Amino acid sequence: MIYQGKIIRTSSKLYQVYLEDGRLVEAFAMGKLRLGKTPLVGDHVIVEEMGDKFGIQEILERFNRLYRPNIVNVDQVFIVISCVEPDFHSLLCDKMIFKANLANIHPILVFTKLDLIPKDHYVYRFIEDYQHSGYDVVLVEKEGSINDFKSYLKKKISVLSGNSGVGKSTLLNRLDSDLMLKTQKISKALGRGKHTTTNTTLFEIGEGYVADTPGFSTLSFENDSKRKLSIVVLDFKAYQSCKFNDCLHVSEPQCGIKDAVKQGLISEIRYNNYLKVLDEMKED
Ligand SMILES: Nc1nc2c(ncn2[C@@H]2O[C@H](COP(=O)(O)OP(=O)(O)O)[C@@H](O)[C@H]2O)c(=O)[nH]1
Ligand SMILES: [Mg+2]
Ligand SMILES: [Zn+2]
Repeated sequence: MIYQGKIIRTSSKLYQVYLEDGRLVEAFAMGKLRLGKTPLVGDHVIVEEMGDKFGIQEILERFNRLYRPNIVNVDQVFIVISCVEPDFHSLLCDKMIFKANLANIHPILVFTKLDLIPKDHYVYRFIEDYQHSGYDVVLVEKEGSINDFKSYLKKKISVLSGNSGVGKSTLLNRLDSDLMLKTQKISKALGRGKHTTTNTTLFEIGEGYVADTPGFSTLSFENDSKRKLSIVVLDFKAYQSCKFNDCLHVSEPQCGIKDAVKQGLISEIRYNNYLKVLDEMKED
């Protein structure tokens, strides 16, 4: 029998695959596949059932890839930002957004600890700016509902990004109080072979899959291209009417992006952060 499935964990030579019929099986990579690509967490695969064994025959096309964590076909990244403790930082937040844009992963902004700030706190100005710019924004406070967050998770592969202390673990544990247990169970199961190397694991949470490692290993833009960033920034998408094809929207004449910023159609905050990031990048 042939099935389609999704790899949710890899350990040396074995792959845990969720089959379309709901079974979770361990599969090995079949000979002809080994010569080509290595299966990764998130891969959609064709699996053949042979007696009590399962072999991965084929890897279907990937639509994006993260490195460290090694994971593919990521639907979305939750960029988790706290209003305080640690304080909100506009450039840091936009850097995570730009990283998501460059990786072709849809960003969702999750602001936490709203219960700790007054209603006139400056963070609200930034939250409104993101909402106004068309971003998906989720607001979280200690006692409030997290149904909003939950609904975004459904049927998707997600990663969570954000500084330590912003509330990532808290968020996941509120959704699934057994999560700690699951994590321990998997580490235990992994202990059986001496040479197993742990990679990324996808956990089934709130009807979706969430990677157990932070989404971006670095916020350095050293190895990214200015040209690519100038095209992928979400806020710029609707205004790419620049005179020059390779316009970086800095000091070029007849730039659609700069015009849109002047007219208040593109957030000045985002544009200024974009310029700062460009400055950090090497020449293309
Ligand atoms: N008041 C308040 N505290 C929060 C909220 N979210 C997280 N915390 C606290 O922030 C601290 C760090 O949270 P944690 O989930 O460990 O952050 P992580 O490093 O991103 O995983 C913990 O003491 C949490 O109880 C929130 O929405 N409101
Ligand atoms: Mg944590
Ligand atoms: Zn331009």
